[in-house]
Amino acid sequence: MLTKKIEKALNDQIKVEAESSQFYLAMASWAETEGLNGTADFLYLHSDEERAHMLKLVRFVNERGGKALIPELKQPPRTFKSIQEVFQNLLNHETNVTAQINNVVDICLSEKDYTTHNFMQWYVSEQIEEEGLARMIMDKLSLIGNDKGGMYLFDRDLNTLRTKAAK
Ligand code: OFO
Repeated sequence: MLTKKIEKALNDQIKVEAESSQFYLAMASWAETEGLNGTADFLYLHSDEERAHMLKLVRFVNERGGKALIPELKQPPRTFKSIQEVFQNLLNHETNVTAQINNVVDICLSEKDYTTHNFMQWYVSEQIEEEGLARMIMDKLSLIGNDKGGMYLFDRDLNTLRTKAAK
């Protein structure tokens, strides 16, 4: 059984994951309209993954005797200045998500809820991977600078970076 405090922390995290999914969906759609199809594919997939993170939490809360709350979401940005801005936003967002996850983990320890603590470890590892991937992408983008040919290859090969980061 979840304590009220843990239930609230997990419901807050459901919202964070849902907002991540929505944010990346907005980025994906923008990239698609800019002709950045590889980037769009990458971000659509990332948006789906965030939805899966949300769903995993929803199921866990309900299974543990709590009530998962499906949140209202704020409007994500409709447009972005550049691909650099998109991925800088993504990196900043992931860094914030890591802080939120750490906060949930702290609450689990203070409430002595070792089951939820154990469940949250999956998210802790996932954040290491996601932040690492976002940093690797930012490094590539700064190498490319304004080189159009480099940008073409970046867009084409973006999905292979995900596979590399997962290794
Ligand atoms: Fe859910 O991992 Fe990103 O935010």
